Amino acid sequence: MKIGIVCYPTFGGSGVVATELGKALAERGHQIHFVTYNQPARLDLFSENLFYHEVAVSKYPLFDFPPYELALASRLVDVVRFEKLDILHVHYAIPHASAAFMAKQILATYGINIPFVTTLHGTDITLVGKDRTYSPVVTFSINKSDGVTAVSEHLRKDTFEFFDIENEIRVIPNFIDLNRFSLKAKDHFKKAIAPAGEKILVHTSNFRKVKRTEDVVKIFAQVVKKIPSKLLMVGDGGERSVCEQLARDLGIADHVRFLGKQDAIEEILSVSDLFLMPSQSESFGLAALEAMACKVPVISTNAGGLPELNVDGETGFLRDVGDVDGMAERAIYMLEDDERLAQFKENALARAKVFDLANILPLYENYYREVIERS
Ligand code: GMT
Repeated sequence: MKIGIVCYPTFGGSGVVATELGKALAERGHQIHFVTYNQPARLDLFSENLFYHEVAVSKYPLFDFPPYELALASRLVDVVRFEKLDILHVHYAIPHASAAFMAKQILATYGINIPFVTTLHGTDITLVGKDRTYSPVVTFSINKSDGVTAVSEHLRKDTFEFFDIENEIRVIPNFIDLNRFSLKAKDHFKKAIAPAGEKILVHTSNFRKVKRTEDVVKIFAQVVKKIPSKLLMVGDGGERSVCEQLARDLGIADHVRFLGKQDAIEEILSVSDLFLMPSQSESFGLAALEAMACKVPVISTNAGGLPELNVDGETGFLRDVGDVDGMAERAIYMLEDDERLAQFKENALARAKVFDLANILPLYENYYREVIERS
């Protein structure tokens, strides 16, 4: 198939899923055309089946807000016509689904019928989408999509609850490439971070408020009192400086390392013993899946789709949002007994295998075929 993929080209979860999906589809022989405003962060390889079409937004003094959605729709019209695409797959509803709908309408005037699939990722529904500023357009464009997928059952349920949806929504969970995300021998790195054999806790995110990164620091402050340990904070965003200050205020700054944005995240996960994800809301929790694939168990909240990934008492533990004491207590329970921790690590990997790319990719391929056939 010739597939157009629209996404945010950043390190955010939806962009990562879209890019990894495109790369995997290209490897399976499909021709993949990314249409976005920058080269996607994870589009780091060359393949004869991968193409990148940049959306250039022209500036004009009148435009306080340059109309990206129009530029994207126009670029989609251009790419679909000249590359003769079979289907478009847009990730994150805003503004990608409405831009795809506009492109579809324009292409119809050229006698071209292009179906489009919208994948809902989370905040496009749970935070931004249900805001009245956008909700009529989000509702309309979900209903006008030729296919709609959500990354968890919980997100599917939320979408029906928050919007007036007449369309079917198929759940296709996120996936992991176990060739990339697996335990790597990084003993020298482990020694550098934890020279006295301390346990290593890790958090990776975009440091937005929804991630409750302050809770990560607060949980660790309790853990380090009982277990010799270090905390690695990976990623960057608005809350990073707040967390740095909090670590100083709590007197634990010497045990916390802020590593900023990192490409080789699997190497950091490979030296880690426990992943912390105390999010306010999380439609799936891709970062937790990446950790589990590297044999790192997870302490998370039970928000959103997290219970569909992290199994309480098996791959880690889940507690209510804001239950810092509960999460710290469970973290200590796991870290204080090496045999117990080893079992949790095995279970985390076994669970991650359920979401192996090889299992999930055919679900998307079959869905594309189904949508093309009925459109
Ligand atoms: O919150 C993020 O990390 C970014 C956001 C995005 O859309 O880029 O992530 C959402 O999509 C990811 C991939 O499907 C999910 O794993 C995350 O759970 C989801 N984030 C939220 O729901 C807060």
